[in-house]
Amino acid sequence: MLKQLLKQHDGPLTRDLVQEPGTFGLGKIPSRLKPHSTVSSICGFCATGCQLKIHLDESGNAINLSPHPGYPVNLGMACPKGWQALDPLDASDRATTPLLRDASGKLSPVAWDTALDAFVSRLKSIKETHGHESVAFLSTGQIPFEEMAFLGCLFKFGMGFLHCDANTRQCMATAVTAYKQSFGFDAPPATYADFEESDVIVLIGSNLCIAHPILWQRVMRNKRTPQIIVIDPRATETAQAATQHIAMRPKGDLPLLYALAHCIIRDERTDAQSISNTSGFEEFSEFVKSHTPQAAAEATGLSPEAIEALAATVSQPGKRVSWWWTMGVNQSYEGVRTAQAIINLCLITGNIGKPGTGPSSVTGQCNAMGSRLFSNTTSLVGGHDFADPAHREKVASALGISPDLIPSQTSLAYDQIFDAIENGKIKALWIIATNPFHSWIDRARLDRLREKLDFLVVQDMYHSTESARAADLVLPAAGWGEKDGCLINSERRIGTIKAVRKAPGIALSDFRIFRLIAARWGCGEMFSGWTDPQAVFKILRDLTVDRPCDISGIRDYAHLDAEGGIQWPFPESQISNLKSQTPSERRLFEDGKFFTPDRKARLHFATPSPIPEPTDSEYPFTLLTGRGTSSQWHTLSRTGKSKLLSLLAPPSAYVEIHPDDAAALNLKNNGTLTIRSRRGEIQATAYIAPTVQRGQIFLPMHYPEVNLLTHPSFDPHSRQPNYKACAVALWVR
Ligand SMILES: Nc1nc2c(c(=O)[nH]1)N[C@H]1C(S)=C(S)[C@@H](COP(=O)(O)OP(=O)(O)OC[C@H]3O[C@@H](n4cnc5c(=O)[nH]c(N)nc54)[C@H](O)[C@@H]3O)O[C@H]1N2
Ligand SMILES: Nc1nc2c(c(=O)[nH]1)N[C@H]1C(S)=C(S)[C@@H](COP(=O)(O)OP(=O)(O)OC[C@H]3O[C@@H](n4cnc5c(=O)[nH]c(N)nc54)[C@H](O)[C@@H]3O)O[C@H]1N2
Ligand code: SF4
Ligand SMILES: [Mo]
Repeated sequence: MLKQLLKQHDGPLTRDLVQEPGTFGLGKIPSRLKPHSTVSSICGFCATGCQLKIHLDESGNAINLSPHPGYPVNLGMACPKGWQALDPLDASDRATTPLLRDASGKLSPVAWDTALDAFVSRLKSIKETHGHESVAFLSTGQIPFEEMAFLGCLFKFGMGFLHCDANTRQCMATAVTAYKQSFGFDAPPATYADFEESDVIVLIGSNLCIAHPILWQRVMRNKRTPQIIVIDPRATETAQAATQHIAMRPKGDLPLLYALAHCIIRDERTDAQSISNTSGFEEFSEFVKSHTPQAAAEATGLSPEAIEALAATVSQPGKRVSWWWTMGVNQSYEGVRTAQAIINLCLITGNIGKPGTGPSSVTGQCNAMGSRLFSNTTSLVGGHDFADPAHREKVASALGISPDLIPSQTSLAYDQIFDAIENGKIKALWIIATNPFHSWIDRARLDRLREKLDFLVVQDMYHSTESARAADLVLPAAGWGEKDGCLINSERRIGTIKAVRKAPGIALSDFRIFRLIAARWGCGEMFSGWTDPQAVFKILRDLTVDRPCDISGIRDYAHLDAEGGIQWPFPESQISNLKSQTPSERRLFEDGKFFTPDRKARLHFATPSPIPEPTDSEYPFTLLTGRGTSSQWHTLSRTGKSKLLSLLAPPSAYVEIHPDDAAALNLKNNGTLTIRSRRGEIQATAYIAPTVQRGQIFLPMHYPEVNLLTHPSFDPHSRQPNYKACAVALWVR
């Protein structure tokens, strides 16, 4: 196989396989490929946060890479995306120059000067005519937090706008809201060592093998012969590798989790000490009384006996139980209460704040956690609250600006920004490092809304994305590997990324673009100290003092590199209390104290509600969506450019369908299936396998057709889209 691949891809593949001189037995390495020096950098794809060693030539240009054996996250491992992380930089569709739509409607190359003029003059005139709520941005969890903070502060404090959100709304908003309400702060408690120290690992709505392959490797290192339970309607790669698969009905999670709490409380398998650190236990016990396993059978499709058995497994006295969830939970119309039902189980059984325990959301994008703390979109930069006058004072004084520049009002959420475009309130949109014209739920609505926008700016590495093609102005951005900054991974570990390549053409880092915009807008003075990413890192670090995410003990980037990344919190005041100067693994809530005013965790719960778009006789199938393979990233703008990664994934949309359903439709393997929802109709190649249950199909999100079908419903608390269940009809033409 390897030989075959090498034949097909002599150039780049040979280069990328030559990671460590001599290790692959590929013979003598040409001198142009011999590394001159090496730097470390965190991978820019998923939130696992693996560290890579990037090998450089004499001029500091990356020639290849290898996973870092000494980093506490990946321990020398990387998944295919990490190994091929340099490939997307060389793509021929990189945005190398700004593009502006000309009088004939064509996007034409222009100089930065012209692009900045257009940007500033259009947005200023829209602001003058329609007010400060008429311009919005949509950004990302995939750029360093120094850049994110710059964007959020520039937009709100410098340019004086209000409405902005990020693709973290599509992804982590549910977990954020759940933690904030339950713990008083957005504080994921676990550390990756917990994967290795659990007796029972429950993965709920998470396909770890595909979406976080290196975290699955951490599970495999567990020496306690753990029970690994996967709760997912699909028999995913992870479910197949687990010790037990709970193949429940889509969105049966909440009734299931309440039934588990019912059994555990009924049988007194609770932990009194842990419960004393919570509020609301009496009410919760009363609430779950009616949530018997029998009552949950219909919604979950599970037998009462199976639910009783699961309750016993996750509450075994003396056993360490850890719960991990991802998009199967977050992307639900009742995701917040579902995440909190998981949190409640951990709290009442004492599975929190100890090795091998915890309710943990596994985050998605490389800097989802950094955006949560520093983006200045939903919460005020540095883990603060826009609504709190003391927080506004503190941030204003630290940034040397007037508190009046900090709005007390919160921004509209992603879907509300689109509603505001629809009703004419928002006239211009600036999209940075995300591709909503592919990834947003019911995305055809965006194509319709495009006409309503007076000005659309897209800032991306590529000019070819669905979003860039729709823009009036494309700003060419450097990508991972072409700039410096910090990312925060799922276990709260902060690590650095490095510039190891020059950006193509006249593309600039997002950081430089924000500096240019600040100067041209006339607010450059406000950001005079924001000279480079490390200077901003220090400003942000100092802002976190006295917040739960206090990182005042981190000196600089070199400190982060020397310690193998550092998890927050890391307050200067407490460094001397830490057992070792910088322990490589730390979890939260070891003292049973939370960030709420009374230091107790709150048990939140609510009666489960019906699926927003249930199946019926016209649309009898449930459509599930999610990640397809470990070599595909989201809208494929990056991984689609790697020859090797492309070889590892189907080139066009495919659909998983159960053999009995396929037989009933007279559908052959690799045949074409037409899929229709109330929003649109698409075609996909059939992959017939009992990985999905009867009555369900699965489409990977990587193909642009998929979100033509999805149903725009949202969690009322987090406003996260309900991507994972809608009703569709199928036929073979
Ligand atoms: N290779 C690769 N890795 C990635 C990404 C990528 O694009 N490609 N993206 C990254 C990002 S941003 C994210 S957010 C993560 C996502 O990581 P995951 O959440 O693990 O991935 P998904 O496939 O979106 O969804 C997980 C599972 O939820 C299941 N599911 C659907 N409905 C339900 C339900 O009602 N209940 C339960 N319990 N499960 C349900 C689906 O069948 C699916 O197997 O992956 C990250 N890692
Ligand atoms: N049906 C369905 N839809 C889904 C999901 C699902 O499970 N099902 N999952 C949702 C989830 S969890 C997520 S996170 C979203 C992801 O959705 P998106 O964020 O839209 O997907 P990406 O392809 O990661 O888009 C990132 C864009 O940023 C560009 N880019 C990369 N690096 C940089 C940089 O440094 N600077 C700039 N300026 N640009 C850069 C890339 O070229 C790319 O165009 O999709 C969501 N959509
Ligand atoms: S698991 Fe995630 S962070 Fe690690 S190499 Fe793969 S994509 Fe990169
Ligand atoms: Mo995500």
